[in-house]
Amino acid sequence: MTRRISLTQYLIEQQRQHGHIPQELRLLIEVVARACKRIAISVNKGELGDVLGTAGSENVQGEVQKKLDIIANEVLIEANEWGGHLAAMASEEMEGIYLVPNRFPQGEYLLMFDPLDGSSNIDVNVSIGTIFSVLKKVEGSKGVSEDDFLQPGSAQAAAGYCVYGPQTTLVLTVGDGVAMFTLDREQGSFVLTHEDVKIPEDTKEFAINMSNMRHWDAPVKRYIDECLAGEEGPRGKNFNMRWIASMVADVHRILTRGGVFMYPWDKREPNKAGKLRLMYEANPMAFLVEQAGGAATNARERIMDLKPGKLHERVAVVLGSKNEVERITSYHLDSAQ
Ligand code: P6P
Repeated sequence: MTRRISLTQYLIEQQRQHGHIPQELRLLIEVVARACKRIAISVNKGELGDVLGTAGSENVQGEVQKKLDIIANEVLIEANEWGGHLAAMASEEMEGIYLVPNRFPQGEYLLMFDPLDGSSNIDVNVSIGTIFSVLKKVEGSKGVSEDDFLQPGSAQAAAGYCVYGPQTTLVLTVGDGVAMFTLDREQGSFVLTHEDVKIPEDTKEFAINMSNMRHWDAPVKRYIDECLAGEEGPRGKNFNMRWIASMVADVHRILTRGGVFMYPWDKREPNKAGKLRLMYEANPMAFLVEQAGGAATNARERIMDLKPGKLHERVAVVLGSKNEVERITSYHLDSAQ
Protein backbone atom coordinates (compact mmCIF):
# COMPACT_ATOMS: atom_id res chain seq x y z
CA MET A 1 0.00 0.00 0.00
CA THR A 2 1.54 3.29 -1.13
CA ARG A 3 1.88 5.95 1.60
CA ARG A 4 -0.97 8.46 1.14
CA ILE A 5 1.16 11.60 1.11
CA SER A 6 0.53 14.84 -0.79
CA LEU A 7 2.38 15.93 -3.92
CA THR A 8 4.03 18.67 -1.85
CA GLN A 9 5.33 16.21 0.75
CA TYR A 10 6.57 13.88 -2.01
CA LEU A 11 8.45 16.71 -3.71
CA ILE A 12 9.96 17.96 -0.45
CA GLU A 13 11.10 14.42 0.39
CA GLN A 14 12.63 14.11 -3.10
CA GLN A 15 14.37 17.44 -2.53
CA ARG A 16 15.56 16.48 0.97
CA GLN A 17 16.58 12.87 0.30
CA HIS A 18 17.91 12.96 -3.21
CA GLY A 19 18.72 16.62 -3.72
CA HIS A 20 16.87 15.86 -6.91
CA ILE A 21 14.55 18.77 -6.98
CA PRO A 22 15.93 22.30 -6.68
CA GLN A 23 13.52 24.65 -4.91
CA GLU A 24 12.63 26.40 -8.19
CA LEU A 25 11.78 23.09 -9.89
CA ARG A 26 9.61 22.03 -6.95
CA LEU A 27 7.72 25.34 -7.18
CA LEU A 28 7.31 24.89 -10.95
CA ILE A 29 5.85 21.39 -10.58
CA GLU A 30 3.45 22.49 -7.86
CA VAL A 31 2.24 25.42 -10.00
CA VAL A 32 1.69 23.13 -13.00
CA ALA A 33 -0.21 20.69 -10.76
CA ARG A 34 -2.46 23.50 -9.50
CA ALA A 35 -3.09 24.59 -13.11
CA CYS A 36 -4.07 20.99 -13.98
CA LYS A 37 -6.58 21.03 -11.09
CA ARG A 38 -8.15 24.16 -12.59
CA ILE A 39 -8.23 22.58 -16.05
CA ALA A 40 -9.85 19.47 -14.56
CA ILE A 41 -12.64 21.62 -13.12
CA SER A 42 -13.38 23.12 -16.57
CA VAL A 43 -13.14 19.72 -18.29
CA ASN A 44 -15.46 18.11 -15.76
CA LYS A 45 -18.12 20.83 -16.26
CA GLY A 46 -18.63 19.81 -19.92
CA GLU A 47 -21.86 21.20 -21.34
CA LEU A 48 -22.66 22.85 -18.01
CA GLY A 49 -19.67 25.13 -18.33
CA ASP A 50 -20.21 26.13 -21.96
CA VAL A 51 -16.67 24.85 -22.66
CA LEU A 52 -17.39 22.22 -25.31
CA GLY A 53 -17.21 22.60 -29.05
CA THR A 54 -14.83 24.53 -31.25
CA ALA A 55 -13.44 28.00 -30.70
CA GLY A 56 -13.74 28.94 -34.37
CA SER A 57 -9.94 29.26 -34.75
CA GLU A 58 -6.99 27.11 -35.83
CA ASN A 59 -3.68 26.53 -34.04
CA VAL A 60 -0.19 26.57 -35.51
CA GLN A 61 -0.66 22.91 -36.44
CA GLY A 62 -3.61 23.89 -38.65
CA GLU A 63 -5.93 22.01 -36.28
CA VAL A 64 -9.33 23.41 -35.32
CA GLN A 65 -9.04 24.64 -31.73
CA LYS A 66 -11.58 23.52 -29.17
CA LYS A 67 -12.71 26.01 -26.56
CA LEU A 68 -11.04 23.86 -23.91
CA ASP A 69 -7.73 23.90 -25.82
CA ILE A 70 -7.63 27.66 -25.43
CA ILE A 71 -8.89 27.64 -21.83
CA ALA A 72 -6.25 25.09 -20.81
CA ASN A 73 -3.51 27.04 -22.57
CA GLU A 74 -4.51 30.28 -20.83
CA VAL A 75 -4.69 28.58 -17.41
CA LEU A 76 -1.14 27.23 -17.79
CA ILE A 77 0.25 30.58 -18.98
CA GLU A 78 -1.45 32.61 -16.22
CA ALA A 79 -0.48 30.14 -13.50
CA ASN A 80 3.19 30.01 -14.47
CA GLU A 81 4.17 33.47 -15.71
CA TRP A 82 4.43 35.32 -12.32
CA GLY A 83 6.25 32.71 -10.13
CA GLY A 84 9.84 33.62 -11.01
CA HIS A 85 10.78 30.02 -11.87
CA LEU A 86 10.41 30.30 -15.66
CA ALA A 87 12.18 32.16 -18.44
CA ALA A 88 9.68 31.20 -21.13
CA MET A 89 6.99 28.74 -22.19
CA ALA A 90 6.03 26.98 -25.42
CA SER A 91 2.73 25.35 -26.27
CA GLU A 92 1.17 23.29 -29.03
CA GLU A 93 -1.44 26.05 -29.18
CA MET A 94 1.02 28.93 -29.76
CA GLU A 95 3.27 29.45 -32.79
CA GLY A 96 6.13 31.17 -31.00
CA ILE A 97 7.54 30.96 -27.48
CA TYR A 98 5.94 32.96 -24.67
CA LEU A 99 8.47 35.10 -22.81
CA VAL A 100 7.73 35.82 -19.14
CA PRO A 101 6.64 39.49 -19.05
CA ASN A 102 9.26 41.92 -17.73
CA ARG A 103 7.03 42.84 -14.78
CA PHE A 104 7.72 39.39 -13.34
CA PRO A 105 11.08 37.92 -12.18
CA GLN A 106 12.76 35.62 -14.71
CA GLY A 107 13.74 32.06 -13.80
CA GLU A 108 16.03 29.39 -15.25
CA TYR A 109 13.44 26.90 -16.44
CA LEU A 110 11.63 26.46 -19.74
CA LEU A 111 8.17 24.89 -19.73
CA MET A 112 6.57 23.24 -22.78
CA PHE A 113 3.12 21.76 -22.89
CA ASP A 114 0.32 20.31 -24.91
CA PRO A 115 -2.39 21.95 -22.81
CA LEU A 116 -5.13 19.53 -23.77
CA ASP A 117 -4.06 16.43 -25.67
CA GLY A 118 -6.74 14.34 -27.36
CA SER A 119 -9.05 17.24 -28.14
CA SER A 120 -11.12 15.16 -30.55
CA ASN A 121 -12.32 13.27 -27.47
CA ILE A 122 -13.49 16.31 -25.48
CA ASP A 123 -17.03 16.49 -26.86
CA VAL A 124 -17.59 12.73 -26.54
CA ASN A 125 -16.56 12.50 -22.87
CA VAL A 126 -13.48 10.33 -23.40
CA SER A 127 -10.27 10.84 -21.34
CA ILE A 128 -8.00 13.71 -22.38
CA GLY A 129 -4.96 15.22 -20.70
CA THR A 130 -2.27 17.85 -20.26
CA ILE A 131 1.33 16.92 -21.12
CA PHE A 132 4.30 18.96 -19.88
CA SER A 133 8.08 18.96 -20.23
CA VAL A 134 10.65 21.02 -18.30
CA LEU A 135 14.08 22.06 -19.54
CA LYS A 136 16.70 24.33 -18.02
CA LYS A 137 17.96 27.31 -19.95
CA VAL A 138 21.39 26.60 -21.43
CA GLU A 139 24.13 27.98 -19.12
CA GLY A 140 25.27 31.42 -20.17
CA SER A 141 22.48 31.80 -22.69
CA LYS A 142 21.73 35.52 -23.09
CA GLY A 143 18.00 36.30 -23.15
CA VAL A 144 15.65 33.57 -24.33
CA SER A 145 14.86 32.44 -27.84
CA GLU A 146 13.30 29.42 -29.51
CA ASP A 147 16.81 27.97 -29.79
CA ASP A 148 16.95 27.59 -25.99
CA PHE A 149 14.13 25.06 -26.27
CA LEU A 150 15.81 22.97 -28.96
CA GLN A 151 17.47 20.53 -26.55
CA PRO A 152 17.26 16.72 -26.76
CA GLY A 153 14.74 14.95 -24.51
CA SER A 154 17.64 13.60 -22.44
CA ALA A 155 18.11 17.16 -21.11
CA GLN A 156 14.65 17.28 -19.51
CA ALA A 157 14.64 18.20 -15.80
CA ALA A 158 11.09 16.91 -15.33
CA ALA A 159 8.14 15.65 -17.35
CA GLY A 160 4.61 14.54 -16.70
CA TYR A 161 0.99 14.57 -17.64
CA CYS A 162 -2.39 14.91 -16.00
CA VAL A 163 -5.10 12.60 -17.33
CA TYR A 164 -8.69 13.85 -16.97
CA GLY A 165 -10.56 10.55 -16.87
CA PRO A 166 -12.62 8.60 -14.32
CA GLN A 167 -9.90 9.83 -11.96
CA THR A 168 -7.83 12.96 -12.39
CA THR A 169 -4.28 11.63 -12.08
CA LEU A 170 -0.97 13.47 -12.26
CA VAL A 171 2.00 11.32 -13.39
CA LEU A 172 5.46 12.75 -12.86
CA THR A 173 9.17 12.07 -13.19
CA VAL A 174 12.12 14.21 -12.14
CA GLY A 175 14.58 11.55 -13.27
CA ASP A 176 14.20 9.37 -10.18
CA GLY A 177 11.44 6.97 -11.26
CA VAL A 178 7.76 7.64 -11.94
CA ALA A 179 5.08 8.50 -9.37
CA MET A 180 1.31 8.84 -9.77
CA PHE A 181 -0.92 11.19 -7.76
CA THR A 182 -4.71 10.99 -7.75
CA LEU A 183 -6.73 14.17 -7.18
CA ASP A 184 -8.67 13.96 -3.92
CA ARG A 185 -11.52 16.34 -4.73
CA GLU A 186 -12.63 16.54 -1.08
CA GLN A 187 -9.33 18.01 0.11
CA GLY A 188 -8.50 19.48 -3.31
CA SER A 189 -5.00 18.03 -3.48
CA PHE A 190 -3.07 15.40 -5.42
CA VAL A 191 -2.33 12.34 -3.22
CA LEU A 192 0.44 9.81 -3.96
CA THR A 193 -1.18 6.56 -5.19
CA HIS A 194 1.66 4.81 -7.05
CA GLU A 195 5.39 5.13 -6.46
CA ASP A 196 8.20 3.57 -8.50
CA VAL A 197 5.92 2.69 -11.46
CA LYS A 198 7.29 -0.16 -13.62
CA ILE A 199 6.20 -1.19 -17.15
CA PRO A 200 6.30 -5.00 -17.74
CA GLU A 201 8.99 -5.77 -20.36
CA ASP A 202 6.57 -7.99 -22.34
CA THR A 203 2.96 -7.45 -23.33
CA LYS A 204 0.02 -8.83 -25.29
CA GLU A 205 -1.55 -5.43 -26.01
CA PHE A 206 -0.76 -3.00 -28.81
CA ALA A 207 -2.14 0.48 -29.53
CA ILE A 208 -2.20 1.85 -33.09
CA ASN A 209 -4.76 3.54 -35.35
CA MET A 210 -5.53 0.57 -37.63
CA SER A 211 -7.37 2.77 -40.15
CA ASN A 212 -3.96 3.99 -41.34
CA MET A 213 -2.82 0.46 -42.30
CA ARG A 214 -2.66 1.13 -46.04
CA HIS A 215 -0.18 3.96 -45.41
CA TRP A 216 2.23 2.05 -43.17
CA ASP A 217 5.82 1.19 -43.97
CA ALA A 218 6.59 -2.55 -44.35
CA PRO A 219 8.16 -3.10 -40.87
CA VAL A 220 5.02 -1.75 -39.14
CA LYS A 221 2.80 -3.95 -41.29
CA ARG A 222 5.03 -6.96 -40.46
CA TYR A 223 4.82 -6.33 -36.72
CA ILE A 224 1.03 -5.81 -36.65
CA ASP A 225 0.39 -8.80 -38.95
CA GLU A 226 2.39 -10.99 -36.54
CA CYS A 227 0.33 -9.68 -33.59
CA LEU A 228 -2.93 -10.35 -35.50
CA ALA A 229 -1.77 -13.88 -36.38
CA GLY A 230 -2.01 -14.66 -32.66
CA GLU A 231 -0.87 -17.95 -31.12
CA GLU A 232 -0.86 -19.76 -34.50
CA GLY A 233 1.55 -17.11 -35.83
CA PRO A 234 5.27 -16.42 -35.23
CA ARG A 235 4.62 -14.69 -31.90
CA GLY A 236 2.92 -17.78 -30.43
CA LYS A 237 0.49 -15.69 -28.38
CA ASN A 238 -2.76 -13.77 -28.89
CA PHE A 239 -2.72 -9.96 -28.72
CA ASN A 240 -5.37 -7.44 -27.71
CA MET A 241 -5.70 -3.97 -29.27
CA ARG A 242 -6.61 -0.63 -27.69
CA TRP A 243 -6.72 2.83 -29.34
CA ILE A 244 -8.19 5.73 -27.35
CA ALA A 245 -6.85 8.49 -29.65
CA SER A 246 -5.66 10.38 -26.58
CA MET A 247 -1.94 9.73 -26.21
CA VAL A 248 -2.20 10.55 -22.49
CA ALA A 249 -4.82 7.84 -21.93
CA ASP A 250 -2.99 5.23 -24.03
CA VAL A 251 0.33 5.95 -22.28
CA HIS A 252 -1.38 5.87 -18.86
CA ARG A 253 -2.68 2.37 -19.63
CA ILE A 254 0.82 1.30 -20.67
CA LEU A 255 2.41 2.74 -17.51
CA THR A 256 -0.28 0.96 -15.49
CA ARG A 257 -0.33 -2.53 -17.14
CA GLY A 258 2.17 -2.57 -20.01
CA GLY A 259 1.64 -2.49 -23.77
CA VAL A 260 3.12 -0.85 -26.84
CA PHE A 261 1.93 2.41 -28.42
CA MET A 262 2.71 3.21 -32.05
CA TYR A 263 2.15 6.31 -34.14
CA PRO A 264 4.57 5.40 -36.94
CA TRP A 265 5.63 7.45 -39.92
CA ASP A 266 3.34 6.73 -42.83
CA LYS A 267 3.37 7.49 -46.53
CA ARG A 268 1.14 10.56 -46.06
CA GLU A 269 4.05 12.33 -44.33
CA PRO A 270 6.32 13.64 -47.11
CA ASN A 271 9.15 14.60 -44.75
CA LYS A 272 9.34 11.17 -43.12
CA ALA A 273 8.32 12.54 -39.73
CA GLY A 274 5.13 11.38 -38.00
CA LYS A 275 2.00 12.95 -36.52
CA LEU A 276 3.03 13.51 -32.92
CA ARG A 277 5.15 16.45 -31.71
CA LEU A 278 8.62 15.83 -30.40
CA MET A 279 9.00 18.61 -27.81
CA TYR A 280 5.75 18.41 -25.85
CA GLU A 281 4.34 14.96 -26.62
CA ALA A 282 7.05 12.42 -27.55
CA ASN A 283 9.88 13.68 -25.32
CA PRO A 284 7.93 13.94 -22.04
CA MET A 285 6.24 10.59 -22.64
CA ALA A 286 9.59 9.02 -23.56
CA PHE A 287 11.13 10.32 -20.31
CA LEU A 288 8.27 8.84 -18.26
CA VAL A 289 8.32 5.51 -20.11
CA GLU A 290 12.10 5.10 -19.81
CA GLN A 291 12.00 6.03 -16.12
CA ALA A 292 9.41 3.25 -15.69
CA GLY A 293 11.71 0.69 -17.36
CA GLY A 294 10.19 0.91 -20.84
CA ALA A 295 11.65 2.15 -24.12
CA ALA A 296 10.78 4.90 -26.62
CA THR A 297 12.09 5.24 -30.18
CA ASN A 298 11.09 6.82 -33.47
CA ALA A 299 11.26 3.23 -34.78
CA ARG A 300 14.99 3.63 -35.41
CA GLU A 301 16.59 5.83 -32.75
CA ARG A 302 15.98 6.61 -29.10
CA ILE A 303 13.55 9.53 -29.01
CA MET A 304 15.40 11.29 -26.18
CA ASP A 305 18.60 11.35 -28.26
CA LEU A 306 17.00 13.28 -31.13
CA LYS A 307 18.28 16.85 -31.58
CA PRO A 308 15.26 19.04 -32.33
CA GLY A 309 15.45 21.38 -35.32
CA LYS A 310 12.12 23.18 -34.83
CA LEU A 311 9.82 23.86 -31.88
CA HIS A 312 6.80 22.10 -33.40
CA GLU A 313 8.64 19.34 -35.19
CA ARG A 314 6.88 16.01 -35.53
CA VAL A 315 8.24 12.53 -34.95
CA ALA A 316 7.25 8.89 -35.28
CA VAL A 317 6.64 7.25 -31.90
CA VAL A 318 7.01 3.65 -30.69
CA LEU A 319 6.97 3.35 -26.89
CA GLY A 320 6.10 1.04 -24.04
CA SER A 321 7.12 -2.48 -23.02
CA LYS A 322 10.84 -2.70 -23.66
CA ASN A 323 10.96 -6.03 -25.52
CA GLU A 324 8.18 -5.05 -27.95
CA VAL A 325 9.76 -1.66 -28.71
CA GLU A 326 13.10 -3.39 -29.34
CA ARG A 327 11.41 -5.89 -31.68
CA ILE A 328 9.65 -3.16 -33.70
CA THR A 329 12.84 -1.11 -33.86
CA SER A 330 14.82 -4.16 -35.04
CA TYR A 331 12.29 -4.78 -37.84
CA HIS A 332 12.85 -1.21 -39.05
CA LEU A 333 16.64 -1.46 -38.83
CA ASP A 334 16.59 -4.86 -40.62
CA SER A 335 14.47 -3.41 -43.44
CA ALA A 336 16.89 -0.47 -43.81
CA GLN A 337 19.86 -2.79 -44.50
P1 P6P B 1 -5.63 9.81 -34.64
C1 P6P B 1 -4.51 13.55 -30.34
O1 P6P B 1 -4.93 14.41 -31.38
C2 P6P B 1 -3.15 12.99 -30.74
O2 P6P B 1 -2.24 14.02 -30.89
C3 P6P B 1 -2.69 11.98 -29.69
O3 P6P B 1 -3.11 12.30 -28.42
C4 P6P B 1 -3.31 10.68 -30.17
O4 P6P B 1 -2.55 9.54 -29.79
C5 P6P B 1 -3.32 10.85 -31.69
O5 P6P B 1 -3.27 12.25 -31.96
C6 P6P B 1 -4.59 10.29 -32.28
O6 P6P B 1 -4.45 10.37 -33.69
O7 P6P B 1 -4.99 9.82 -36.00
O8 P6P B 1 -5.96 8.43 -34.17
O9 P6P B 1 -6.78 10.77 -34.45
